[in-house]
Amino acid sequence: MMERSLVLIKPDAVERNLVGKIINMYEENGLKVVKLKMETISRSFAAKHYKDHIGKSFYEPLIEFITKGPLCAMVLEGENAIERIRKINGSTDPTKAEEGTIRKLFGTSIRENCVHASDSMESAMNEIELWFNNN
Ligand code: 3AN
Repeated sequence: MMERSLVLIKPDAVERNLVGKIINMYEENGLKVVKLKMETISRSFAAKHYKDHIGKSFYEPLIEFITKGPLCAMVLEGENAIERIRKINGSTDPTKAEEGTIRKLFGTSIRENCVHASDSMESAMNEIELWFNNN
């Protein structure tokens, strides 16, 4: 099925000049960039994006991290995009991620793992609405 997913290149990856390399990995895999922007998000916006993690032990440092500098937000489109993108990203913990995945190649910790991608059709719909509803 043709799908869209919300992808973030997080502040750690932007800071390390990895934007081009990461987008290239999605494009090489046949995914289409259909929306794209750079932004440093506020704590209140980050809280909306990570609402499912409120109360968890890693929540506060996660909010600190995701708001610390510019990130790159995009919508990618393709057949079966949600699952394909999560495969390209790799496991949340870079030490457990498969060879060749973005997190294996570039991730430095379970928090600073370079990328985010929607994990279901429903979260994709909600996240695209949250990040791009003005456009
Ligand atoms: P994913 O992005 O792989 O779907 P989630 O949704 O479970 O992972 O977690 C959202 C983000 O929270 C992760 N990308 C990571 O930055 C951070 N995170 C998740 N689990 C931990 C943890 N145990 N310790 C620190 N940060 C975490």
